Amino acid sequence: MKKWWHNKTIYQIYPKSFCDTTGSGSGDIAGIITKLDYLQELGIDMIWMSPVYKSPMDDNGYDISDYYEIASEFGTMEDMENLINEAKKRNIGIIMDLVVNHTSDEHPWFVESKKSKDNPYRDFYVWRKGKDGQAPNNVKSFFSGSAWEYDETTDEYYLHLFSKKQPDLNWDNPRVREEIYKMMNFWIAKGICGFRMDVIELIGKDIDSCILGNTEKTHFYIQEMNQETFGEKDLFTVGETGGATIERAKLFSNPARNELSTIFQFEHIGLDEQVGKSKWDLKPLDFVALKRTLSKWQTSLEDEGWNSLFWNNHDQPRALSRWGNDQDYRIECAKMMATVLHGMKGTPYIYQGEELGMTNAYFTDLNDYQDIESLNLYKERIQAGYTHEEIMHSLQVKGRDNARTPMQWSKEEHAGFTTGQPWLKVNTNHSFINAEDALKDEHSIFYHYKKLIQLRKDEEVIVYGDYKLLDENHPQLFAYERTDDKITLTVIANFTDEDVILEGTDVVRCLEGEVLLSNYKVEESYQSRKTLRPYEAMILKK
Ligand code: ISL
Repeated sequence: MKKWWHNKTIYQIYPKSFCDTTGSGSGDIAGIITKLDYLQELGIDMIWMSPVYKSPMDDNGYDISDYYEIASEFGTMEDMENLINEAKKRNIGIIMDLVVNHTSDEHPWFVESKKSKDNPYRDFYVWRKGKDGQAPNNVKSFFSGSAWEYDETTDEYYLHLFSKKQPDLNWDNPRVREEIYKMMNFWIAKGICGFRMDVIELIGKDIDSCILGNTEKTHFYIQEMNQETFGEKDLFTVGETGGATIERAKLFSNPARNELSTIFQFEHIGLDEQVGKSKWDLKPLDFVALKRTLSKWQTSLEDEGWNSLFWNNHDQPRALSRWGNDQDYRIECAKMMATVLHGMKGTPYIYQGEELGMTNAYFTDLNDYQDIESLNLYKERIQAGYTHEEIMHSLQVKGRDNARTPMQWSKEEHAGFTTGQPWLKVNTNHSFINAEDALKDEHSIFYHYKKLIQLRKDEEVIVYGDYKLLDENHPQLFAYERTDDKITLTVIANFTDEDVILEGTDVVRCLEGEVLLSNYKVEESYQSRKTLRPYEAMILKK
């Protein structure tokens, strides 16, 4: 069944790094409002905002101490209402980040829960006795160390799958669920268009068996949430489910099951990690595996689910730096990667700055890092005997701050992001990578994204057509066809900085039709071309 959001494109904002109107050095909601015209020009339909709720900011807002208040550094509830209304005037919907696997340890529920074993809020969180003077079991936090923190007051441990300032809520407690649904309905009444659900697969856990999530309970709770909140209202929902397989993705996003609109799967994101190790243990990207993985997700969900299409978010290094070329061919490569992703079936996401071809931060000084995950990792690995150089290399390649450097609006001081001291260093390349220049140049990456967003609205085959990978084993080419009963679109891309010899490939046979989009100037006689230039990409229609 067709849905209103099927041909829409979503833009992710990391508010702390987007635009600062007060000179605090940190972005704010008023700053987002000043940039709505910019986003309207780009053509996006919805904005997913990383959390702006009241928070001690241990994990930049993913640790919420009041779901009904806005963090003062981001503004006020009135600012938030203005944002929702101003966005609506421009046909842009606001997607709130829903962080409900855990709260902050400063949330009043946790403050109460800690007080005594018989406190009415005790069972809002997950408390266990220790075993032989140790944590209840070996479950590790995603942010290093044990996931259990000892608390003297009651001589018990509480669970925190993320930092110890992010205690996990106990979803098995119906009162917790009731509170969360009430809060969601409060936000729905404010006029938002959807939710992005942080680590939502983890809400149904069996922690005593060391099972962190993805149980039948997870699905039961999501179905209940759907019924109690957004289901009847036809909102858009996307679950962050890093552990999702195809089968699991169908459980979450099959419309017949009344759970979520779509999910984020992370399979392609893990392809440069050593199997069975952590994201910090790197290996070169296997390009053929990347094609196979993305293509498997394209062809396997069919009518039983819907894909999210993304290269970037606030937790990942910038894909252009990670798997592409952010130097000599930065512009060509950024456009090529955009073309490959936006030609696929699913809902595309653009992470702030991606439309400008922003690059990784590559900080060389540990003091430049602010992210709790990176700082914890450094401590843990130094103790484990890794060298400073080894850890710095991991951080430079995979650290989350790579994607969190301030948005580059202009070539001015601090990239026009703030008049104060930025909370995280601005990339010096803002002298030539910035929105102001991009808007003046009709060949910029920005306008390439704009065309791709529009193309999804003009060509229904991008939204609903079948997908077929071409030249599956070719080490340089990423090419595929999208077809329906009227049209075939062919997306052709060279993923490397060397020419691709076309002779003998499927692509040679597909070089027909009208060029809808390209990242190079296309000559009249392109069909007789023998090669594809470095990072060249095009979409053909016939
Ligand atoms: O960043 C990651 C890998 O190092 C992921 O494991 C990430 O922590 C995971 O995808 C969950 O992310 C989400 O929840 C976290 C928060 O820190 C992330 O920013 C958020 O996207 C805890 O709320």
